[in-house]
Amino acid sequence: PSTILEEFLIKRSQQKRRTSPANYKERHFVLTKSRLTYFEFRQGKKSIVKGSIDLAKIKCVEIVISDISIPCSYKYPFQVVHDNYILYVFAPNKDSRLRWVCALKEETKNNNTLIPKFHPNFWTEGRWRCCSQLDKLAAGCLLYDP
Ligand code: 4IP
Ligand code: ZN
Repeated sequence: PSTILEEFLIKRSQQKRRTSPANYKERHFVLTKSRLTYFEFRQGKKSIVKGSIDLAKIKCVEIVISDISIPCSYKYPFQVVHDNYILYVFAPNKDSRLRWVCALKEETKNNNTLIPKFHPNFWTEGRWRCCSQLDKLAAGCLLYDP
């Protein structure tokens, strides 16, 4: 399948388990018509798929607006809400972030899984920084504009 967008970006672990670490990894992101996939790059070797999200399962794609200090070298976050997880991705600059958010929105705008509201800030330290709710799956606090 042909590539719509690809770039090295940084992601935060999705913390799928209660005990998952909150770490940050550089990954090669590739967007196609059907999937958002991220690879671990290995010098002189074949890249390894670390994760892949079915675009049909995406519920929201938006930039993250936050005043918290970002503990990785890329400082422009956006979020991909899918299934019961949130993938936070960090782009190196505003242009890159906008390209990803626009392309992902374009590919997911007709999903029947879109949510009416999302959280504009991070889920961190057991709460939403936007609305202070303590449930990771709590309904969003800002209208989503796909
Ligand atoms: C891993 O930490 C990596 O951050 C994984 O990211 C991440 O998976 C894991 O989160 C997290 O436990 P370690 O490398 O220290 O084990 P990647 O797959 O890019 O390597 P995600 O789901 O974020 O891809 P969990 O919660 O999925 O296990
Ligand atoms: Zn919120």
